[in-house]
Amino acid sequence: MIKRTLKVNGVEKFIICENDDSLANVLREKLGLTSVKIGCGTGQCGSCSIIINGKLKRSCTMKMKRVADHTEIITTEGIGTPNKMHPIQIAWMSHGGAQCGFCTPGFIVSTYALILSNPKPSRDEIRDWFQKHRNACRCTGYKQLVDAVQDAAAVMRGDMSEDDLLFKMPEDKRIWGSKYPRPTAVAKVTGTLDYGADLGLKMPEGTLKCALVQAEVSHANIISIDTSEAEAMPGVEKVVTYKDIKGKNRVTGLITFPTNKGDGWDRPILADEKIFQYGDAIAIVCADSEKNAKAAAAKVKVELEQLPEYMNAPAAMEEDAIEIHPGTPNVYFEQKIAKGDETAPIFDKAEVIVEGSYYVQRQPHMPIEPDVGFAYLDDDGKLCIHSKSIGLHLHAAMIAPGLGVELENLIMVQNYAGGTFGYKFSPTMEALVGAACLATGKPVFLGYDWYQQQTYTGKRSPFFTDIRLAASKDGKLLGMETDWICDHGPYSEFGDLLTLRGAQFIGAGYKLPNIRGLGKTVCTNHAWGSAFRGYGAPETEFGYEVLMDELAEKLGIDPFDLREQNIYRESEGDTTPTGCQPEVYCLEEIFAQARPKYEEVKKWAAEDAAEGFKRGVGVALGIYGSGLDGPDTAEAEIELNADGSVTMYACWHDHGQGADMGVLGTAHEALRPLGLEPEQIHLVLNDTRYCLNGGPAGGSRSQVVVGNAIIAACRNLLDAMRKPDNSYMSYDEMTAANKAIRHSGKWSAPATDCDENGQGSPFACYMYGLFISGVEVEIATGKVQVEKMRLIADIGKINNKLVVDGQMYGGLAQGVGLALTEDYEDIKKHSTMVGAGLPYIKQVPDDMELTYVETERPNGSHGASGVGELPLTTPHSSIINAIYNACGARVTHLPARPEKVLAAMKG
Ligand code: MCN
Ligand code: FES
Ligand code: FES
Repeated sequence: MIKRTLKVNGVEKFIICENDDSLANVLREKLGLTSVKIGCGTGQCGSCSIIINGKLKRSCTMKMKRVADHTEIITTEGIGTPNKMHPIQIAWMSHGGAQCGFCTPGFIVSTYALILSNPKPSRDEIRDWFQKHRNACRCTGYKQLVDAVQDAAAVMRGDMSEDDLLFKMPEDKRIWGSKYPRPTAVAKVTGTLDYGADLGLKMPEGTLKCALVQAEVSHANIISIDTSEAEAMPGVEKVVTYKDIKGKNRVTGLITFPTNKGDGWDRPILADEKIFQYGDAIAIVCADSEKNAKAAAAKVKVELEQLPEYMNAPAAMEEDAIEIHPGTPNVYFEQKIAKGDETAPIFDKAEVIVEGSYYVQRQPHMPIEPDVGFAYLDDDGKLCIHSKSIGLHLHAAMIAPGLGVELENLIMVQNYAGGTFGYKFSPTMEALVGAACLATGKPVFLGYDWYQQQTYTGKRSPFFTDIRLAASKDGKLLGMETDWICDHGPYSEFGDLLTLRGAQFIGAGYKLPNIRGLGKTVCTNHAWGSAFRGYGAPETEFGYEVLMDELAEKLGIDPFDLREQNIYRESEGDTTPTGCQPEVYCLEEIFAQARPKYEEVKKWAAEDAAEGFKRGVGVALGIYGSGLDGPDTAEAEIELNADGSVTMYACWHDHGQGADMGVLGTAHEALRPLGLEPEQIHLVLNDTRYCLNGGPAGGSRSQVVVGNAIIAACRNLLDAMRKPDNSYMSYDEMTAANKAIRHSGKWSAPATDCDENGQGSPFACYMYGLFISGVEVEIATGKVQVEKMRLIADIGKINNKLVVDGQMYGGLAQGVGLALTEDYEDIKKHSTMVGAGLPYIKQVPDDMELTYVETERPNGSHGASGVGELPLTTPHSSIINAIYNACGARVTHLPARPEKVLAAMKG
């Protein structure tokens, strides 16, 4: 034990702690300064940044024994508060710098230190600073953060007024389409928003801390689990194993298609008979402290019989491979595509044929906040689970039978999430905390460290794709043949749906009258496949967008022109690969607006690069649906309050994208006849106790599907309030007239599921974008730097400009990572942010430009389609095409790490 006196945010504090406690934990747990976030916990992300004696430091790796007495510390709480914000915090809000907001306090402190030392930093100096201090953000793409720093510095120098940064309500009082800051922005920039780990510190006394016993092999039979030594360790309440679970001990994959050869009951909550992948949870130790829980977890003895590990689809498809789930073949689902005529005769006669094989890797989501959750029994005996779930009702249905709990006795709540990018479309720890709570009867808390986040949450499923294109000499596409294999890891949930995306999106955007192909879903022992932003789009659209370039080269046509020549056109009644007409024909306008951008980047690429470097330009078309397949449905409710304000109740789950703003902007627009201020619309979100089923926040569906349900609820309330003279009743008038003050709204997409040939009209709205990238390749090393990105997008009408810009920049940055560095293949090497290739600021171009074509969507909410996944459809393809344009290296298997580019260049 040591005692320290620290001066924290100007106030002296005495602290008694252990030598080895980290400063970050002491600030959080003993002083309640939870603006200090712990992301990586190993000095790689900067979310724990604080100022120590005037210097910027990361506090997660700093042990208390190294912190001298009378050290002066500044955290975000000491920079500004919600009632008195600092210009840096205001600038962060006005530029939409906080999406999930988990990295934000670290950036705010970092910026404060930067401006103290350099009152007028250039963009390059700002980028150098964040790079040097390892401030990582997974959401924003960084550009707006640099804008915010510059504005904040200007205000601090007196060159700009704080007022210039504040949102001004337009004269028509409309916030739809504006840059109104999201409702959670103030709390995010001041570090006062509580995420799961922060709430964990506020749980009632007696809350048990959990630690997992996890598999360290990828495939094995379990012979025995011995918990006796662990049970006897200090502070241990219980070691929970599968024997304590009252239900089926399975998370159901809610199998989507009857043709799936599995039954969906393949993921154990706690391993019973087999280990299916590295990290599988075998037992949960519940103890009085995390330290004791972890110490006891190390004492659980598991005897295993090692089985062959099939770490990719080709290995699991070998003839002698054993069934990973005995009784279900490793290739457990197939999806055909058959559009138009048979393709064999077309290829026999075609003037030009190009073909290629492509691989998109097991991309890790890498949110800065690791997975976290807790559970308790409420006063009615209901099991309440709080987590980062972005599909509360869906997850309740997936885990209830496994836990042995009736659905009506299960309440699910979403905590504010520090980014998920789709990994939380799958329940990760919900069933684990549920099982621990039921087994002990006590509140329980489980927080993963970043290693567990990386090694034991789902990943993007790798796709192996073969494509052939037939064309005429003048560049007209005639047909496509394609086969794709989806390596979905050991658990089947949503693997069939993901495989269907191959039928829906390989070739999307182009007039392709005749298509034949087959997709397969394969069970392997590598990380289980969970949704990842784009869910199938970056996987399936990568190959054909690269192949289009190969075709262009073969034909001697500019790649931009070849694409433009073949896009969907209304005049020709062109259809999507699933044989339906797109909801709007906007690609001609996108290409018209993109041409000058392309010419500009092409001109830049033609200019001389520095000695030893070559420049190139690449384009790619990206398309994705907004919605789940078929008649995707959502419900929401609204209530009129006594003071004339309203409360919206909705499950529009928030990854960090801006669900709060989505609900507010959509409802404010729908309620315009009432003339409400935005502050008069209160939000109760993402709690199954209060909110109807809005569906999961996947498939960029919420703005369209939940948005339309919100509009329907608002309309129903307005209809009830409307008087014959078209004015509206007050709350008192409504209650006096015995009229309902709470109204629900429901909306279902007018769409149909695809049939066995992959034909149908699965989405009511799509998102469209053309990506243009400019790269520089270092010839000696093969290292690629993306210098310029342009995205010309049509996502329908825009709800909130700050949110949408943020979605785009952030998605583009993830596209850079997908193209060049990110992977989760080597379980050890890729278990850290740096090891797995997370892009820091200098890897992402500062020169990114967005252009919007706002074609109103007939089935959109106020004309809006979705946006979230569009920017991660094909940015990587445009980068890969730009690399080829620069140096002739054609990379077909991602990521294009330097050695691969070098080899391709030599090849
Ligand atoms: N929006 C808008 N105007 C439009 C369309 C959307 O202003 N025309 C806004 C919406 O109000 C919402 C946001 O843009 O705040 C995204 O809307 P939408 O595309 O409908 O997607 P969802 O709200 O359903 O969000 C999910 C989507 C997905 S599937 C993933 S994965 C994802 C993403 O959004 N993960 C994210 N964006 C992310 N952003 C952050 N910061 N973190 C993640 O984990
Ligand atoms: Fe400290 Fe990541 S650097 S939490
Ligand atoms: Fe930076 Fe989410 S806002 S990590």
